[in-house]
Parts: sequence; structure tokens; C-alpha cells
Amino acid sequence: MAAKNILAELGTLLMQGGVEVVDLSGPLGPDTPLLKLPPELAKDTPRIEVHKISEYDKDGPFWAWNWLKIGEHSGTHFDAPHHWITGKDYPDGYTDTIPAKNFVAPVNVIDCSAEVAANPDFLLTAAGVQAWEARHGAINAGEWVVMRSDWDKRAHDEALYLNADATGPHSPGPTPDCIDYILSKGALGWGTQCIGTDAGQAGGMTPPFPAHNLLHKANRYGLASLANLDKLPPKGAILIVAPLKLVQGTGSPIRALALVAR
Ligand code: 23J
Ligand code: MN
Repeated sequence: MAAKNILAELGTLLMQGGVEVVDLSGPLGPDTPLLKLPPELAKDTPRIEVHKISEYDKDGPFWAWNWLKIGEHSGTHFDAPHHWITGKDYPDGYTDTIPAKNFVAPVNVIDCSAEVAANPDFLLTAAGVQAWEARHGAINAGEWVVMRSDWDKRAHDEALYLNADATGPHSPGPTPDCIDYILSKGALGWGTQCIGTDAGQAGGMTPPFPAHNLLHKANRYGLASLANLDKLPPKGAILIVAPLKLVQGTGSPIRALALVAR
């Protein structure tokens, strides 16, 4: 392939709007919804804090800047293999050691929004992925698979986003066989629009939290709290999802972007 020519053409298309850059990140700040784990099981990630250093005042007369307190797994974010015990032994499984080429790849968008509107506990199965492939084409090795649920429309309200009752959180996600199947196709990773890559009720699955367990065991990646997947085609978009180069980080907030032909 004449990569040089294709890149030059891409530059022109970006300039002229023939390729659109779609923002797949939600706002990141003190009101960003955060995961709540059962307190008897685990500590939670703390709320995001933004502390002013100066804003054109006595602490910095000509400049404004802040410092942040923020968990690695906050808002729209990337899960690295070291996040889970099954992936803890990969030397290239930290935010600073994952090969950069894995941050740019094609994405398959599986639209489950109708199913999720009818049932917030909807689970995407391997058979569901195969039915999608029969319509839209095969998932290829090295590509992302993301589940469109339109759950981002709830992200302005943490209670609505977490959707918890006495039986725990209720949000959609994958079955274990769904993750096994996409890994068998060589997927680079799995992304969702919910607080984590797993369904709300995934703690009771075998294995518990199958997206985390199985993806990271395979040295593959997760994406959580993706926004605007309703603006992507089922196939053909390029996803750009680069975590901060945190030293030995287990994950990182990202500005998730998609390149989409218009
Ligand atoms: C820790 C424990 C359980 C979960 C998570 C983190 C996440 O969703 C995450 O952000 O990786 S489910
Ligand atoms: Mn995470």
C-alpha cells in the first residue's frame, strides 16, 4: 500500500471535513460518575478534585493552572492488563509499556441500544456478536470491539448512570462467552459505555468480572465510559485511545477519538 499517499489524503480529508473526528470522551471533573464497590469487599476510587494553583492572581500573576487528584479508573478510561490479577505478570501490560501501535486501530461497533432500552441488565453473548458479524462483516485480528448501549445519555447523573438497587448495579455488558469469542478472533480489546467493561451484575458470573478477567489474562485491553458511540458506523471508523504514560499505571483517563468517513 502507498502509505505515504494515503496519509497525505487523510490530511486533506481531515482539513476538508471528509473525515470527521468524533469525541468519544465524557467530561472529566468532580461530577464524573465513579464506580462504587461493595464496601465490605473493597475501597473505592476517590472523587476527582481540581485544585487551583493560580488564576492571574497573587499565586501566579499572569497564568492559570490547577493540580488534580484523580484515580486511574475515572471517567472515560483505558484498562491495562496489570489492572487485574490475571494480567499482572505482563511486562508490557502497564500504561507506560503497552506498545503505542495498540492505541490506534479499527473499531467494530455493536449496537445494543434497543435491547438495553428494554432491559438494563442486557448481556451481549458470543451468538449476539456472530449475528452482528453475519450482517456487518467479520471482526478482524487487532481491532476493537465496542458495545453501543447509549448508556452515556445517563452520565450527567451518577445515580442514573450506576443504576443500583438493593440487588446491586444494573447495567449492560458481555457474557464470558462473548469475551472468549472476541479474543478467539484476535480482538485488541473490548469497550463499553458503562462505568466498567463488565455488566453491573458481573460479580456473580463465572469467572467474576469476565471482561476484566479474560481480557487482561490475554494481555488485551478495556475501555469504559465511552460516549457518542451512536455517532459511529458499525465498521470503518478508526479508534484513537491512548492512556497517559503513567509509570506502571493500571489504567488512565483518555480522550477517546474516532476518525469517521463523512
Ligand atoms: C475494580 C474492581 C471492579 C471493577 C473495576 C475496577 C472497573 O470497572 C474498572 O474501572 O476497571 S468492575
Ligand atoms: Mn477501569
